Amino acid sequence: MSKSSAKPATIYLKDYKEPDFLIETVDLTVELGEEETIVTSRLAIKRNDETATKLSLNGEHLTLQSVKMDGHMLTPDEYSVTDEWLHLPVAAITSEFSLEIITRIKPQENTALEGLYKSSGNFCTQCEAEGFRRITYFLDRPDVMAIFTTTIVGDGDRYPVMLSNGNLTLQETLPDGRKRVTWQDPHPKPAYLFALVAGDLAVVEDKFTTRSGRDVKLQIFVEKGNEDKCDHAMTSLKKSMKWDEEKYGREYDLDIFMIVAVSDFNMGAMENKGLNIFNSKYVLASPETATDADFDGIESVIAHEYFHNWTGNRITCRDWFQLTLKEGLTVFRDQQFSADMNSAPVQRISDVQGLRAAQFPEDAGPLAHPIQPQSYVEINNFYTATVYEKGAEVIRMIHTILGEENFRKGMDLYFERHDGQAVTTEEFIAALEDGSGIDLTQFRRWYITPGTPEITVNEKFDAETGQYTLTLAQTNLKAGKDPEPLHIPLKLGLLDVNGNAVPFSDGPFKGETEGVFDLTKKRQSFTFSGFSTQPRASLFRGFSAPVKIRQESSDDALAFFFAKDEDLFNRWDAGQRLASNILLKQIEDAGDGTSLPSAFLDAFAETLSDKTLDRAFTAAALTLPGEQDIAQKMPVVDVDAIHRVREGARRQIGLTFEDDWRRIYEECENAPSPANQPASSSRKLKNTALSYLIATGQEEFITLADSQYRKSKNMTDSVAALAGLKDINHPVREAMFADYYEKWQKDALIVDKWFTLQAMATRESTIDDIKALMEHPAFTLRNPNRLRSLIGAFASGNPVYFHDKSGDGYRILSGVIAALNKTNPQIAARLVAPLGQWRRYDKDRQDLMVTELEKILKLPDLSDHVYEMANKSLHN
Ligand code: B3K
Ligand code: ZN
Repeated sequence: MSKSSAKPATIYLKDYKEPDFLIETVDLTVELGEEETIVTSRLAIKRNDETATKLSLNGEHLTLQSVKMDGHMLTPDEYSVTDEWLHLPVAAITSEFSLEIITRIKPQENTALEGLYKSSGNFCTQCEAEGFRRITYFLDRPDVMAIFTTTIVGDGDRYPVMLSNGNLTLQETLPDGRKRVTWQDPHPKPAYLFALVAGDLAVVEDKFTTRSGRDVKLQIFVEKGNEDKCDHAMTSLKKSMKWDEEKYGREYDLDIFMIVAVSDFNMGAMENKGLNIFNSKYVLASPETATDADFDGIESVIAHEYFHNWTGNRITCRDWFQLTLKEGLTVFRDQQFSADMNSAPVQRISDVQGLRAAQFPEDAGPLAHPIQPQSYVEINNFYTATVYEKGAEVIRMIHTILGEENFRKGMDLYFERHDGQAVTTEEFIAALEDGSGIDLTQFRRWYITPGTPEITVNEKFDAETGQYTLTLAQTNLKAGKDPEPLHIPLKLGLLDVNGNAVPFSDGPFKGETEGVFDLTKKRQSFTFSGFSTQPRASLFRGFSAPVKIRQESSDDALAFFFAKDEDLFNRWDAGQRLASNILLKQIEDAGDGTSLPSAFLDAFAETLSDKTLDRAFTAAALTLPGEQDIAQKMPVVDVDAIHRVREGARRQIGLTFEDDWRRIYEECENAPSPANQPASSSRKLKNTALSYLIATGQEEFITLADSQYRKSKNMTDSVAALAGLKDINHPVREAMFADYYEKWQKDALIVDKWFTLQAMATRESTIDDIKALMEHPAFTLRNPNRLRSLIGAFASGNPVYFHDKSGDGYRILSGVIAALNKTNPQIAARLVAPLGQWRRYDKDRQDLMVTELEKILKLPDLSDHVYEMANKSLHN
């Protein structure tokens, strides 16, 4: 919350200064109560700057009861307290001293879900980035790493399970009947990795034996009744532990690893040392209750949080400007893991889809920032797609430039050199450089450059000499005037007219059919010789750099790559580019999407009948680019035209290939997936077929969806049936949605899907439906999952109605932001971004969006979180 009406302060990386004091040990006692919770903190403090005469501890929303320094009780005139700080004078000669601070808090009133709060009657914590200061006064910054001992005292009947980081060392019943437990964490850690949980929870247990032979107890705590939904999470955890040993040589370091699932959580999950706390969405699953996509999400988030144990916890960030040090690297690691567990090309396609959907618009808009921001008002606003997903692409580029072996050498050195430290991205890169022997001087620019680079491609072929020259030029509109060029890895393969790979006849990759070239200049040419006809270049294979390619490609050329490129990512991408080009052309010509050129239809047919492909890949290749993908390619976004032509094209594709879709539907329904493919691949393709069949508009396929829904024993098929019908007005649709709610109303995660499907519907009644859903007894602003399921899904996933020309969509969003501004500012701020895209729309919509942003900026008691996002959205 802003502490006064003054503009909130901006924090700059350049102002970083080492802490004046360090905290060596923390001994916390947390007495849980229904009215209030009392926190006693005993700190062993050591001077770090010999000139400092004042110790300032962070603290917010705390009631201070008492402070003792070296056993001496301080009187109020011996310290000063503000809304954000506790200041204590420290004599210049004092090098070490102890503090005992007693504070009172009210977790049951904490709706921001930061610090200690209650979820479904259980106590839990979220301390990253700056939540610990809402529990007690502390040096709440990641470069202060301390050894924690935590004692929890409370009603053992209400809260039989009491957990914190590390190992359980004591458990007893006090004379007054209360329960007391003590946990000791031997690993020094910053306060943001502290966790505490107390509640009446069920536990599912397993174990993992590390490669050095140590047994680790694995426990997943869930609300009672959910024990049977933990198998997938547990399996994913064991796979992650094994993978990190094999891939990076990293073993787990405590005797116990705990995961707790809670239903009220601002983010996906949190990597607290030895005690991960998860949004239940990323733990609970059974085929009846969770979709295949949910299963994938669980596998990757469990892995992500587990991998943080090394990349984040043992080696942490010096300050929050280094956030990508742990997040970019850990996303890269979880992407590698998912690629190893599943189909690598399908995984890569999904990673890039995510990047393009969320990060590219961010990087092109008013909230653009480098993966290492240089300033912030509220750090929680920087847990962004840029820091995470582009951050992961940056690590991936290092991996591509160094190669697998050298990358591992660099990572080994990083772990060896910095274990137990709080470090900077610069120290990370230096370790990678030293370990691999490869210079990354120019590459470092990626860390401080915002914006997506655009690469213009020109080709020249000299039939006489047989020389083929590829010229690439890089520009970046967001990187300032005349920016220095970035070091961009170009993974390249050349194909002959038949689509066969042609080996390089000279240069560093002589004899090979694929190579990684270093693009380091603003404009750079690569010449290849030995061709009798002009080759075709498959550029940036596997999406080897997070760039946009600007290349005049004919439909025929794109259709060629769509049908023939052996790099499956590029094959998919060519199909997407081809489809986008066609749809954009139709928009230009005011078409309806139905006249699709034969180059497209032929290539589509080829993929449709190629039985050698993974069914999940086929499904991705046969899905048209999303409306938001197409929008990114228009100078002024026309949501209605995009929707019209895309739906027209889907109908046309449905009709043209109706027999194929029927065949595919049958095959996928009745024949099991080929041995090397999971059953989910078949469901994916089957449901793609269903969606095209429904798009034909024929009644028979509404019946097919209905029967799929009725027969379905798994959530994937049920949701696909609902999704297939969500946009139409039909009694079957109404009956299906009513039945689904009736059946699943007790399961919050499933009800979330029900809200989301309706939030993304495109029917004339959509806006009214959303308003009615906001009044639905099951809707609440208090639960972040529920809020995202309706409002988040609407604002980010329903371009046609969010941008309805009445402005109602914008008003719904700004109303919710206003309602959440005080209760949960972190979530409120996250909702601002869709309005920040206003410059991309026509004048009328711009005005409407700007009006809402202005309204938000005038809210009474505007939180710093929302202020920063709305202010930048309006003025940057
Ligand atoms: N590190 C946490 C995110 C914390 C968010 C704070 N607002 C989850 C993760 O990235 O693993
Ligand atoms: Zn993370």
